[in-house]
Formats: sequence, C-alpha cells, structure tokens
Amino acid sequence: MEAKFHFPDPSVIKEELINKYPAKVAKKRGKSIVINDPETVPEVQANVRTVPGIITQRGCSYAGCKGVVLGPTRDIVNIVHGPIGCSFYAWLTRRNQTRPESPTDENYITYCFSTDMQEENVVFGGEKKLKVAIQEAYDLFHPKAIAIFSTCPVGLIGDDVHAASREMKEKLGDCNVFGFSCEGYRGVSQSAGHHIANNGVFKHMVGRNNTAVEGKFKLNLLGEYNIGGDAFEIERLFEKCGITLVASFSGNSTVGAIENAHMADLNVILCHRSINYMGDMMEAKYGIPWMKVNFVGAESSAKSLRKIAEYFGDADLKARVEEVISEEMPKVKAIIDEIRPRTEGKTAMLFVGGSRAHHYQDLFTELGMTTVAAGYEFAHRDDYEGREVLPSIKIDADSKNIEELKVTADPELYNPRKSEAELEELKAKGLEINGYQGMMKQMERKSLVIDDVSHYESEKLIELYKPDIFCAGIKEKYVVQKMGVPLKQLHSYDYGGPYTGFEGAVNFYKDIDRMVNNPVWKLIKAPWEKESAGSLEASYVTQ
Ligand code: CFM
Repeated sequence: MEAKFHFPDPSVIKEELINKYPAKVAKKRGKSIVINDPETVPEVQANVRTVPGIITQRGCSYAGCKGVVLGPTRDIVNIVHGPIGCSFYAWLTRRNQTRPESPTDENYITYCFSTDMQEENVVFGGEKKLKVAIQEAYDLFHPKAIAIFSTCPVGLIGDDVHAASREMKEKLGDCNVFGFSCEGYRGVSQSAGHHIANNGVFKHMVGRNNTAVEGKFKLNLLGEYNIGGDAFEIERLFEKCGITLVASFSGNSTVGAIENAHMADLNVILCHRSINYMGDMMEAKYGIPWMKVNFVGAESSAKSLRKIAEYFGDADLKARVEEVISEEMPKVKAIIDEIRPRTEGKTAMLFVGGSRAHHYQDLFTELGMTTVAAGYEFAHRDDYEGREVLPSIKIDADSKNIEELKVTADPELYNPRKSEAELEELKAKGLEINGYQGMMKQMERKSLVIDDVSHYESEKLIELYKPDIFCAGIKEKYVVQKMGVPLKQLHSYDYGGPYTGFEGAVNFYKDIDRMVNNPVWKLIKAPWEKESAGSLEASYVTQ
C-alpha cells in the first residue's frame, strides 16, 4: 500500500532531533532514534538508562510493580512501605476499574495503604513499623492477601520486607503476605517492576488453588489492566462467544482467580511488555501455551477472537465467534463511514509506555490516519523488532539486577495443552503462539521509531511534522496542547474509554474525531509562529 502521507527525509529530521545535544549524548540518543523499514527492521537501542538531565517520560520500578501489575486486583491490600508520597502518587492514578460481584465484596482499590516512613524509621529501620502496619490492615479488613511494596529508602537502609512478610504470614495464619523488592532504582524504568511483579505473583499466588474450573474454552487474559473499563468490554465479548475467563492479570481481577489461573488451557497476552514473563513461566510449569492478541481496534478484536477459536479448534466456537463478529461489526462500520472522511489522511504520533504505542496504531489505521512517529517509554527490543531478536539482546548490569526465576515442569500439574505438532500446525495458520512480532513490522517505511523520547525531542517532532494528534500522558498533555496540537492521553484515556473491542473502537473514533477536527487548535499560535520566535524569552517576578 502506498503511504498516504508524504514523509519528509527522515535522516534530516533525525539530525534535527539530536544536533543540539553534546556529542556523546547525540551518539547515544542516535541509537534509540531509528528510521523504520518494515521489511528489514533496524535495531533499536532500548531498555537502557536515560541520560541524566534529559526530561524523560519514564517512571520507576515501584510504579511498574505496585501501580501497574498488582494495583488493579481489588481484594489484595497493597501496602507501600516507604514515605507517604510514593503511596499517594500510586493511589487511584491509573483509572483501572473494577466491579465487585456484590456491594459487600472486598474492594481495596479505593484505599491508600502506607507505612508512612519517617526519618526515625530511615535511621533505625522500618521493619517494626511494617509489621505493625500489616497487623493493623489485617485487623481492620481480614483480607485474603497483603502485598508489601518497597520504595527506594527501604532498599537503601536494608529492611527485609520478605522476612517480615513471612513472619506475619505465619502469625496471621489465614492471610497470604508477601513482599516485593521493587525499589524505584531497581532498573532503568517501570519495566524492571513488571518483571519483579511477575516473579512475585507467580511464586506467591498462581497455583495455590487446584480446583478445576468449569467451561469448555478456558483462558486467562494477561496484560489487561482495565483502564477506563477496557477489560469489561473484552469480558462482554468472551461471554457472548462462550469463552470462560479464568483469571485476568490483573484488571477487574481477584486473588482467588489468580490463584486458580493455572487451570486454564490458554493464556492470551495483550500487553507483552508487562507480562510476557508470566506467559513463559506458566508454560514451563504447567504446559499452558500463550498467544499474543490485541483487542484494541475493531479489526484486531475480530482477528483475536478468531485466533482464540482457531486455538481451541472447535467448530461450534468458530461459528459462534463469526456470529458475534457479524453482530458487532455493523455498528462499527456505520460510525467509521461517517467519521472517516473527516479523519482520512491525518497524522498521529504515539509515545506511550510499552504496548499502547503499537496497539493504538490499529485504531488510527481504521480511521485512515498515518502514524508518522511512535515509540515506547520503557519497552525492550523485542517489543519493537519482534521476539526473534531475544537471543541477541545483550544482558547489561541493570537487567542482571532482576532475578530470572528458574522454572521447571510441575511434577503433578504439568500437562501440555497442545502437542508440539499441534502447536506447529497452529503457527502455520498464522497464530502467534509464544511469539510477538513487535511494532515496527506494522509501521510504514520512513516513519520514525524512537525509544524513551525526550521532552526536547517531542517538541522538535511536533515543530517539524505538525501532527494532527499527539498521544502520550498527563506530563506531556498541556505542553503539547499549548503548541496547538491536541493530545490524547493513552495511559488514562483522559476521561474516556473503554477503547477495546467493538464498543471501544466506536468510542475511540468519536473521541479522535472530536479532537482532530476541533477548530480551537487553529486559534492557538505555537511558540515558533509568534513574532518573537527566535529570541529568548523569560518571565520572572521583580520586586
Ligand atoms: Fe502495558 Fe499498560 Fe502499556 Fe504498561 Fe504503563 Fe498503562 Fe502504558 Mo501507562 S501495562 S506497557 S506500564 S499497556 S500504566 S495499562 S498506559 S505506560 S503503554
């Protein structure tokens, strides 16, 4: 397909992005800014430390562990061991929704639990305070599980959150207490926290309940955190198709479901970056294959449902999936026909965490828009180039910091759900079994792929391409909008969503239409359009 957008010479753009940096920095950033070629995907430098002084979009390891992976499970009491700020900023800030089965069911998501570490605890140790906090939470709520999250000072002073958790677990008897060494500095980004969280959830939760689950087609949904209700829409589709969702990791999920997850026959992975470890470990221990799916985009949702039906290889399920798709698609098509003439040919840039910068390109394609530049904050090379590059990824000191669990087949529970031959057959049918192609093969030639984009680079990109929409987060939103370009938050969805499945696609089309066709943006003069552009301006208060 011919690109609708006429790409400017990307090497000139790349030069513009880095030429103001000191030579050493320019050299380093140059490796993370690549010109895409979907046929021969170039190597992207990813998952390396951000250059000090550069304004990054990234967060910390604690954010990835507590906020991202464990946070959305409603009946775990998540205690943050550390000063209050870390807890406060992880409290309800991700819009992950949950739906308890009854009004009396446990739901701690709205709470903010912290040990509120003070100077005294930093100097003399915080374990005593932590144990008191665990006891207090237990006495108040009697939860099934309490998880402890370490913030930076905890690692610095050497509090042993694991020993404290073990001691309290034994003392309490009917409450699963476990800790995470997910101090903010554990890795170069949130990504380290995802891995630490996967290890802990696998060790302390999965496999604790061997009760068989009823249902013919049983799967787990991995890497779906129910932001803006995304998981609800996927659950609706599964239910319509007759697919049984055993556990979701971890949007709209519960401790009980996760403990029972190994009874499923398939893991489908949405966000590869945050949870691929869980897929691999469950495959090794229980023989459950995983498959990459994408429920962002109407076409992708249809494709993913078909892949699931193909995996189970059941004629009735395949027929039911086709029925559901033909029930759902007409309303999507009707909206697309109305909106697409207004969005066709427009351009988008996406700079988000570790998977949405890829997935949301499908929705823009459905709107006839071109993604001119995209990148992840903290993904690894496999999320860009595809999992086939995994063996060639160099393990550096930062990644060595994070434990790689040695997982072997469970002597009793290991049961390969598909034989090698069956898996090969499914792969031949185009199912990405235990695989992920990454973002770049789907992007146009000459588009830019940028890892850990800096604030300066984003401003330059906007100035040079003047995209019709920029997708990022709250930190970027108002700066970008002051430049006359609407910004769609793809972390929190602003106040919108869900954006998954068919209903979600319709929501997204409408929101994007409203944003890119709003005349208000033309009334704003971007800094470089003002007369004084070029001279340095500053405002300060004088007496
Ligand atoms: Fe996965 Fe996520 Fe994302 Fe992510 Fe995140 Fe997120 Fe994200 Mo914000 S788990 S990598 S660590 S899809 S919180 S729900 S939106 S950066 S692109």
